[in-house]
Order: sequence, then structure tokens, then C-alpha cells
Amino acid sequence: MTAALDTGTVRQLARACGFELAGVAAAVPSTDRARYHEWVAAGFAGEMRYLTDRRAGVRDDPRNLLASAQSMICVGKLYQTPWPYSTQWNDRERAWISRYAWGADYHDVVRRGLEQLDGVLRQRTGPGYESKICVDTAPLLERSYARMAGLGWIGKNTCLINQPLGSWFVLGELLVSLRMEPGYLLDPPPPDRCGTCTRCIDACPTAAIVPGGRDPLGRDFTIDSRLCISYFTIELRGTVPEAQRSEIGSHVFGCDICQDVCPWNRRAPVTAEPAFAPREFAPPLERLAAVTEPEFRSMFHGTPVTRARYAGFLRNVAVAMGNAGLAKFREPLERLAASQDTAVAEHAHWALQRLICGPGC
Ligand code: B12
Ligand code: SF4
Ligand code: SF4
Repeated sequence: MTAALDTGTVRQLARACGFELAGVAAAVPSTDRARYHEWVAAGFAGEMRYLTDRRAGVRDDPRNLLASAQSMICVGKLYQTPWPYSTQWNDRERAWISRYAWGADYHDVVRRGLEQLDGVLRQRTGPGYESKICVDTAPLLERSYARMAGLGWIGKNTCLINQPLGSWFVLGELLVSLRMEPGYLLDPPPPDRCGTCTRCIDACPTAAIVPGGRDPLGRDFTIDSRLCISYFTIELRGTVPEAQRSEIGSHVFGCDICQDVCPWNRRAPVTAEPAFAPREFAPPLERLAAVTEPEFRSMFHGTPVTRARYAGFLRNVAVAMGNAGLAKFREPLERLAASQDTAVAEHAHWALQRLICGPGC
């Protein structure tokens, strides 16, 4: 037998474990699951096989992850720091790494907080308590459940946005065998507050925010990953399509533009989590182009950047150098063009070509 817990208490406990946002959703299939399968069927997942293989079906029901799950505690952790937005930044000599990847890897930080919360709940509820921690990588429709748990609405940029806190937060979940009153039984999920705004759609350099197709009035949007800079620079292995390379600008890992321009982030609060403080803000491209593989590993150890892998990162640095068009990048690009890795070499050749004949070629 397990003792009952209410959502308000869980929210307080989650706050004590470092989560600014918390709520409870029922651990049942999400009504959004059809959208997910349509998104995959439309090819929007690109080459991210973890979204399209057998794990696509696992997403249909959280009980595929924990058979005894009755509730899902959804948490959000702020990572915003007091540094400029990419849209306020214009230094062609430096690399833009997206905001969430400046400090410690959020997977580790959120997991630690959820382990703490899990421990407290276990103590309070006694035998029979079962749980599972999920942070990003589990086949779970995180934004759908977080919306149902009352954490925010899904904006046209597809990010979950909270009215006072903006969208600079990451999500995590604790699936539990406890029965609790879900957030949306107490309050309905927050209403959509995008209104007629289209700033994110207008600002996206690669037009990756496309109509979702579900809403007859065309208010519904989704991301075509095959056009998204975040996908190119983090997830895609091998070749970045030439047609999009010039739009990538100085991004070497991820992209923040559709959140930078969002009015709900204008007064977004800064995180109290020291682990998210930047190790180095906008490192010089020239230095990044010269890092060896062991240096790359130690420079970005414990941050999300390692996900790009060494070759992918150098490929991204080459593209950013080509977009900068600075003559001083010729020598480092010539070194990258001699790389054993064919993708790094090819992107460096492309970049060298741009130094010679300008961005239009
Ligand atoms: C694959 C993935 C990506 C892909 C695809 C992005 C995408 N929009 O799907 C790429 C690599 C491009 C990506 C980029 C980024 N990602 Co990402 N990503 C994921 C991942 C692993 C799966 C997302 C997914 O299932 N996509 C498929 C689509 C169909 O799902 P969806 O957009 O979430 O939509 C579902 C619901 O939200 C709902 N829905 C969508 N729109 C609407 C509208 C209405 C009106 C309603 C009712 C419902 C609804 O239906 C959909 C089906 O369930 C999640 C973690 C997870 N396990 O969920 C993180 C996640 C979404 N990413 C995250 C982050 C931080 C980012 C980046 C900001 C990183 C960066 N700086 O580069 C960018 C943001 C780009 C963007 N605008 O989305 C966070 C988002 C936090 C937040 N506040 O929203 C997540 C939740 C990771 C985490 N644990 O914190 N990501
Ligand atoms: S992350 Fe960048 S490329 Fe992707 S949708 Fe947002 S603005 Fe467009
Ligand atoms: S920029 Fe505007 S349309 Fe886009 S998510 Fe923010 S409020 Fe919504």
C-alpha cells in the first residue's frame, strides 16, 4: 500500500529539488500521439532513427516505460543566464553555441534533481512505490505531457512556453506508481498565448517552422528537422545540405533564434543553478578549428556539446568559418581540408571556396 500525495505537495517537493516548474499528468496515452506519427510519416524526423524505429510506438503509452505507472510528475528547470541572445550578437570570429549547452549537461543536472525527488517520494509512500526517471532520451512525448501537467503551452516554434518564465527551461519526468490528481483536473492546460504573433516563423533562417496541417485555419506549426540548424549541427552525421549551409551563420552547436525573438522570453528569469553558468561564452572559431580530439573531449566534457562528436563539430566549425568569410580563416580551413574525415574535408573545401569568391557562390 502507498500513502496518497497531492499535486500541491509534489510541486513543493519538486521545487525543493531545484525545479522551478512542476505538475502532474496522468500516465495514459497522450491525445497528441497521432500528431507524432503524422510528423514521422511526413519525414520531419530526418535521419533521427531513435524517433522513427520501434521506439516511435513506445511513445504511444508511458506505461511502456513503467508498467505500473499511474502518474507522471513533469518538471522544468531554467537554464537562462545573463548573456546576450544570438540575435544581439554579431562577431564573425566567434562560434555560437546554443544557450542550453554553455554549462553542465542538463541530462545530468535534471536526473540528479529527479533522483532526489524520487528518494523523498519513496520515503513518504513506503513499499509498493515504483518509479522511472526520464530526461529527454526516453521515448516519451515530453512536451505533450508537460502541457497537460500545466507547465505551459506549445508555441508556434514548438517549444513549451510558460507565461511568467518564458521557454528557457528543459524538461524531465518521474513516472510513478502513485495515483495523484493530475494538474489538468485541477486547472485546464494553459491556453495558447501566441495569438497572431509570427516572430519565430519570420526569424527562422532556414524556414524550418512549417504548417503542421492539423488546424484548418493554419495556426498549427511544427518543425521540419531536415531544415533546422539545431538538427544539422547536433544530430545530423555526415553532410549538411549545401542549400542550407550559408543560413547556419556562426552556429556550431544548436540554435536559439526562434526562442531569442519570442516576446515571452523578453523578461525570462535567470537560473539559480550554478552548473549552467557558461564555461566560455562564444569561443573563437580559430581556436576551435585547431582542437585535437582529446582536447575536444576535455574542453566539452560534461556538456551537451560532445553529442555532436569531434568530426561533426569540426564540420560545423568549417561551415561557420566559411560563413564568416574572413581571410584569416584560410590557413585553419586548409588544415581542416586535409582532414582524414571526408565530411570535415568537404565542408572545409566549401568554406575555402566562399573565402575566394564570396558568400554568393
Ligand atoms: C527530436 C528533438 C529535437 C529535434 C526536433 C525538434 C522538434 N520540435 O520536434 C531537433 C534536433 C530539431 C530539436 C531541436 C531543439 N530542441 Co529538442 N528535442 C527533441 C526530442 C528528443 C523529441 C521531440 C519530438 O518528439 N519531436 C516530434 C514532434 C512531433 O514533437 P513535439 O514538437 O514535441 O510535438 C508534440 C507535442 O508537443 C504536441 N504538439 C505540438 N504542437 C502542438 C500544438 C498544439 C496546439 C497542441 C495541442 C499540441 C502540440 O504534439 C506533438 C506530438 O506529441 C525532445 C525530448 C522528448 N523526448 O520529447 C527534445 C526537446 C523537445 N528539445 C528541447 C530543446 C531545448 C531543443 C532546442 C531548443 C535545442 C537548441 N537550442 O538547439 C531546439 C529547439 C528547436 C525547436 N524549435 O523545436 C527541449 C524543449 C524544452 C521546451 N521548453 O520546450 C526538449 C523537450 C528536451 C528536454 N528534455 O528538455 N529537438
Ligand atoms: S532552432 Fe533555429 S533553425 Fe530550428 S526552427 Fe528554431 S530558428 Fe529555425
Ligand atoms: S515568437 Fe510568437 S509565435 Fe513564436 S512561439 Fe513566441 S509568441 Fe508564439
